[in-house]
Amino acid sequence: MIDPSLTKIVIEGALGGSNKKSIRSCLTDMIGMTEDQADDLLNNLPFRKKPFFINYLKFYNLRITKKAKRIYYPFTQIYQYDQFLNDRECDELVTVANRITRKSSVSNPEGKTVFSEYRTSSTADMKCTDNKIVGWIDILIAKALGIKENLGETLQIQKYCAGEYYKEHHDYFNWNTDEHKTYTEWMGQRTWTFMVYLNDVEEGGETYFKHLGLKIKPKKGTAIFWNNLNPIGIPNKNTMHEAFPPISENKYVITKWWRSWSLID
Ligand SMILES: O=C(O)CCC(=O)C(=O)O
Repeated sequence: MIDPSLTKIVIEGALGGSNKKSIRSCLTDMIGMTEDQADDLLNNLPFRKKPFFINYLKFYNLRITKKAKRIYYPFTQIYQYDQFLNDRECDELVTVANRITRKSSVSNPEGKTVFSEYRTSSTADMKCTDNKIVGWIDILIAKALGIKENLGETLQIQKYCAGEYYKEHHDYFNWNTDEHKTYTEWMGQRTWTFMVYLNDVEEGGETYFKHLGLKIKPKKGTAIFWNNLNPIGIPNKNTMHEAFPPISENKYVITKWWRSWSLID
């Protein structure tokens, strides 16, 4: 008999975007389940099956709030929303994030937790069930994007101490790779990325989109968000970006990623 509280944790992780392979290895390596027990649990969860067809055009035609301004680049949807969060909301999120950070990891074909010199920041996983303000921000972001809340991954806050960075990368999963198979088995491809800067950074700390020649200076409360895909769901290479190191202070930024299908209705 599987402990219902364990099933609940697994379901929460899956709905927040954790991949099946990594949950499976947690169950076997950390909880001590046999492979058969883990498969039995994972294959009998009350989840929707992967849809046969995904209409990516609907992610291209989201009803984005008029308060956001499009930063115009051909074939790339990228927006800026000034004062998306107020100072109090930013400060509260930073306080919570400071309590729960872990070292940031990078994606890999096995879906395991892998650390790399490519990304030296730390990350806080902000579950909406843990904190009222997180649930509130999740709703605000979904409304601004005009997207269904159940397509969102768990909200994260990235913390960069002075000198920490995340080198150039994209947020979608590369097509036709093992990484793609691992990460898209549940919830599909990443569609939109929604970021909010939680503090001003005097020097450094910019987000740089090299193919767009766009460098954004962190400003407390400002949101930047973009579609990682084109209208038929092909990854948009223009969305390649990197986080430059802040020179002499911490930088905090919300990242919330959105997927193409949900495990629940
Ligand atoms: O911190 C930034 O400016 C960018 C964050 C980012 O690229 C990420 O976490 O994927």
